[in-house]
This record gives sequence, C-alpha cells and structure tokens, in this order.
Amino acid sequence: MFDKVLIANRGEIACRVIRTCKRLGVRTVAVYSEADADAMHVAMADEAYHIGGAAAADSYLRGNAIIEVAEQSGALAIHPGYGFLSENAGFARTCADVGLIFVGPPAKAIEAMGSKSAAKAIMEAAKVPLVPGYHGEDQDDAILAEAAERIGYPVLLKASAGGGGKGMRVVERASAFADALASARRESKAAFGDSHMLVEKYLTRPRHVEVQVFADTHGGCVHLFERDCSIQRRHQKVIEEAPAPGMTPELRRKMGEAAVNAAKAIGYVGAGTVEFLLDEDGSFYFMEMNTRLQVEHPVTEMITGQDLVEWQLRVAEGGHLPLSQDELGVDGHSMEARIYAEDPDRNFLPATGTLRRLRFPVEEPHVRVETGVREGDEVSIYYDPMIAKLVVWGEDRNAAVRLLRQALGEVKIAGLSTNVDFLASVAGHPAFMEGDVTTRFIEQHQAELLPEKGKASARVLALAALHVLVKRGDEARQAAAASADPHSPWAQTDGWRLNDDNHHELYFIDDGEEVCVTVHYRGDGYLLEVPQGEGRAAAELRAAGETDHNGDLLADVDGVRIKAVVSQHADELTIILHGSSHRLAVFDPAMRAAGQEAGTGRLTAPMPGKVVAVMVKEGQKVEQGVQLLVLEAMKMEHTITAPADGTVAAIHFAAGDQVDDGAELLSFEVVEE
Ligand code: MV4
Repeated sequence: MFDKVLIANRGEIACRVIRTCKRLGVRTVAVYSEADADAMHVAMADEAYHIGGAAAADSYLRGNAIIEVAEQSGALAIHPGYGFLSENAGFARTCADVGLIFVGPPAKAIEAMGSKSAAKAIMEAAKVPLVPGYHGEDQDDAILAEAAERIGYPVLLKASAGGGGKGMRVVERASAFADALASARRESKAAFGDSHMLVEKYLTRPRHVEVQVFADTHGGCVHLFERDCSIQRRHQKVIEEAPAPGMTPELRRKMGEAAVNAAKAIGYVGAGTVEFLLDEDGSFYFMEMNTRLQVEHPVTEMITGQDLVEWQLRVAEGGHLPLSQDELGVDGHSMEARIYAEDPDRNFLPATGTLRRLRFPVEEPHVRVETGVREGDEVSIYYDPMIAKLVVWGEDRNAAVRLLRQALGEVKIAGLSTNVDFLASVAGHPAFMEGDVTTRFIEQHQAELLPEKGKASARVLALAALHVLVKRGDEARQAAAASADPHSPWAQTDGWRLNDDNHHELYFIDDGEEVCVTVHYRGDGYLLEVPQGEGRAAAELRAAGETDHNGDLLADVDGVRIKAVVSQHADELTIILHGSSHRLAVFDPAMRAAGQEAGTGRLTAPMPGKVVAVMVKEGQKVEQGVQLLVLEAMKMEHTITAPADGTVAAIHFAAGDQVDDGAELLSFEVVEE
C-alpha cells in the first residue's frame, strides 16, 4: 500500500478519503485554498499545503500546483475525489508523465467518455443498449429530421458536448423539429462551443438507475450492483438509494452485465459508474459513464460492506480486485440524503453564512454522516454548498425509509437556510415510501413537497418566547452571581409582583409580519398569549423551560414536553423541532418608536452576494426610493433603495465586498413625520 497519498479535493470527500487512508496506515497530504485554511480536511490530514486563492480556478483546479505539492511532500499518488480535476484527462496524463499515480481511470478512458456521441458509438459496438436514436457524425438537417421520423415523436434533441441535462430539448411533433434543431444548435454552440446533436426517443417517465463498476489492471471487472438516483431537482441528485426499488434479479443481472461490458469496452480501470435510463417497461438504455467515484458511492458501500476508496487505492497500486463477482452480494437497503445550504422557499437559492449550530444524529453502523464542516464553520459562495450526506441502512427499503426520516429529524442546523425540511418531506411522501420514484418525482409532487412555509405555529411562537425568557433569566442570574448583592430582589426575573398580574410583551417578525406574544408570569413558569392569525383569538399556553447542557431548550408547553434547538444570532432566531425549522426575528419595539417600521432600521442582504456599487455616503439625507446600494447575486443585480425619507446612518460594506445572506448592509434612520 502507498506510503503517502495527496487528496486533491476538499470538503466531505476529502475527509472521507483521509478516513480510509488513516485506517490503512497511509499518510495523507491535503491541499487547501485560502478560504479553507481552517477547514476540516486540513485538520484531518497529516500534512497540508496552501495552493492558492478561494476560487477553484485559483486553487483546486491548479493541476501543476497540486503536482508540485505531491513531489515536494513525497506523495506517491493523487486521489482527485469527485468534481475539480477528477475527470480531467490532461491532469491524469500529466500525473502519469511525472511518475505520480492518479487514483482513477487512464486518461484515454476519461477522454472516451467525454463526448456523448463518441461514448454512444463505443457502447453500440459493445452491445450496450442505447436509446433508439441517431448519434452519427452527419449533422445534415434532413438526416436528423429523418431520424426523428424513424424514431417517432416525441423525440429528444441532445447536445453531444452537453451533460447534466444541459443542451436538451424535447420536440413533440415534426412541425416543430426544424426550429427546435436550430435553437438547440445555437444554445449548444454558445454553451459548449460545439453544435453536434443527437436525436433520441424521448422517455417520458424514466428512472435514473446507475451501476457501480470496478476494474483492475489485470483484466478483472465487476459490478457492485445498482443505485437509483431518480430523486433529482434540476439534475442535482437529492436522495439516492441502493438497491433500486422493484429491481428483479434478472434485470439486475442484465444491467450489471451491460455496465461491465461498457467498462471493458474502454479499457476502464478503477471506480466508475454507468448511468442508464430505466423505462417503465423494464427496458434500459445507456445514458453516460462517469469516470470517477460518485458522491453517492456510500449507499453501495452500505449494501455490499465494501470500502470503495480502499478498493481504489489497492487497484491504483496494481492490486487485484478484492472480491470476485460471485463474492459480492446485496444486503439490505441504503439511502443517502444530500444536505445542502440552500433555501427551498426561495427557489433553492444557495445559502451562505456561519453554521452556528450543526448537529447530526449519533453515528452508528446503520447511520453514517459524511461531512467536511464543523459547527462554527463558514459556508461560502466559492464551493458546492453541500453540508453533509446522511446515509442510512435498513434490512429492507421500509426500514431504510423509517431510519432516514428519523435521522433527518435529528439534524439540527442553524445560521443559514438548509434543505433538511424538504428532504424530510420527500422521505415522508407516500409515493416515495411506496418506491414510486421517477426522474419527474419532485416536479410531479411539487405542491406537497414545497408547501408555502406559512406563519409560525402557536407552538413555535411559544418556544421562541420561552427561549427569550429563559435566555434573559440565565443572563440575569449570571449578572446577579457576579454582582455585589447576588440576592437582591431586583435581580429576580420571575416577574413576581405583589397583587398584580405582571405581564410583558415580546415582539417577533415572522415572514415579514410583526407578532406580539404576551407573557404573564406565573410561579412555575409563564402563561403565554400567542396570536393565531387574523380573526382568531390568541391561544393561551402554559409554558416553562430551561436550557440543557447542549444549550438546547427543554420546554413544557401545555403539558407537552418538547426538546427544541433554538439558535439565536443577533436578532435572528431559528427554532428547530424534530424534522422542521422556522426562522423568526426578535423585534425591539423601540425601533418602531423611532419611526422605524419593522425591519426598515436595518437594510440587509436578501441573499448572499457581492456589493457592486454604493451610491450614497454616510450622513447623506435621501428620499424614499433613492438607490443606496447594488448587490450582485446569482448572476442578477439587486438594488437596495431607501425604505422611507431619512438619513444613511452607516454603510457597512464597500464595492467588491462579499456579503452573507441577511448581513446588515446599511443603517438607516427614518426622518420622523
Ligand atoms: C433522457 C430523458 C428522457 N429520454 N433521454 C438528463 C440528463 C442526462 N443525464 C440525460 N437526461 C435525460 N435523458 C431520453 N431519451 C430524460 C432525462 C432526464 C433525466 C435523466 C436522469 C435523471 C434525471 C433526469 C431529469 C430530467 C431529464
């Protein structure tokens, strides 16, 4: 086994590879960008080298800098992980040229799979089933139109240089073909610099079923069964599972055989994935081959009991495959949910910020968390916003679904938006639980999966109020303990008053609206008057609570004991209950006294981005609607304007600064009427 391996990646996959290396006694070299100087993978590695700026192009994509570190550190092999340089044939070739082992396939195999039409030609020769269609070199309009007629509408136009759903166009009927072809060609030329088109029969409800293959340098090649990755949103996988629901032994054998033939056809070595479209009638068709270890490889590891990174290292150093095909089997069922920093309520806008709270289920053999971040780390705009992969195993699919739902309910993340609630709604959807999964699942069940978040429930508001009260109590007790007179009656915060129902108002902003919870002090806790929306009487809830050693809120609301994670940063509150989270802002009525409408005192970034222009100066008086600052995010410009006539009290960022979601951009003082 290698003495030392360089991991040319970051985040969860870098940590995952390092973990296997440690188990095998292989020393590890990490590389990191300036944004990752304090990252988890750097801390885990035996050695770490800075290779450049935050942007991937200035660091993780700098092949030469990475090779220099390998030579300098004495690493014998480079593990590329996935993404970045993992499917860069030039990098694989340069590694070989300088005597470094690239833990992956030969450069020629990467190149062979780089073009859809070339890949399909190779697969056709290897008798791997293809979708009925045309992928020839002759791109004459008439040839393509003739192919579409022969296939039968609807057909799918695909850019040969495309991938991941980019450059695809459905054509429903012959009369639309010519325009669609012209438009698809223009789009492909612009996006990929190539207008080569394939024409295929359009499968209306396909599943994405992929087969893990593994080949060594001695002609050995096996498959490690299939994964169903149909639960995708905009070609981003959301939940993956192995084995595929409803798979029959015969179909598994046929798909496995086709995948092995595909790998052998290109002289493959190492871990690879052959992606198929599985039609409703059980037909399957080659889609593409990924020449890297996939994000979702853990579900295959869980049902086969194999460590695929160990297989990669053993094969890369010239070893034989650890097991033969007959020695491999499917045991149980595994699922993986990808936890992302994104906001499903804002069209899955990527989220950035600080992971103020990051709690995962307790890990045990059947619950595995793959992550590259720790509580307190930043999620930046530079890299893929995946926070973690939650992987579970059950003895059958129902058990796996139950465990996935349970484990998702134990994920507590505060400080930025995540998709955890969305994942829980997918895992809990009846169609998913019955295994009725196709690539159109999310589109088909969108309304149920992404309901309007709506207003906070009475219970959530009660917990928010309880959090504020308990926090104040803790702070007062700490102040009293530190004061000269710890037992002073003024230090009491239980609100006790002789002959009076002492009460207090707490204000929150929920989904842009001001909400007031009235707190009545009662000996053993509080009586809370919690609004329930237009025209409904406030709910009266008895509540008491305390914080546990983790800082979690142990509450009793109307006799129901609830454990909630309530994370507060500045005036942002995140209340996380089992399986759902809600964000509120604590609102200080004094802001309104100064003529501020809720929230207008603080002009905050509606999303993470970069300040591109500041049009005002501190102290400047402006009228309502005057442009103050422009933010660029998601390739769009957002202009922050004056919410009322007033004065720019302070400007907190300059042009060029990156800002987190919710960051206060300017302080603004409204002119009193
Ligand atoms: C298809 C298809 C239907 N019919 N090809 C999407 C990206 C690329 N991997 C191929 N894709 C598709 N090709 C034919 N002939 C539907 C898709 C497709 C899809 C495939 C797998 C997983 C998710 C998908 C989402 C939308 C469309």
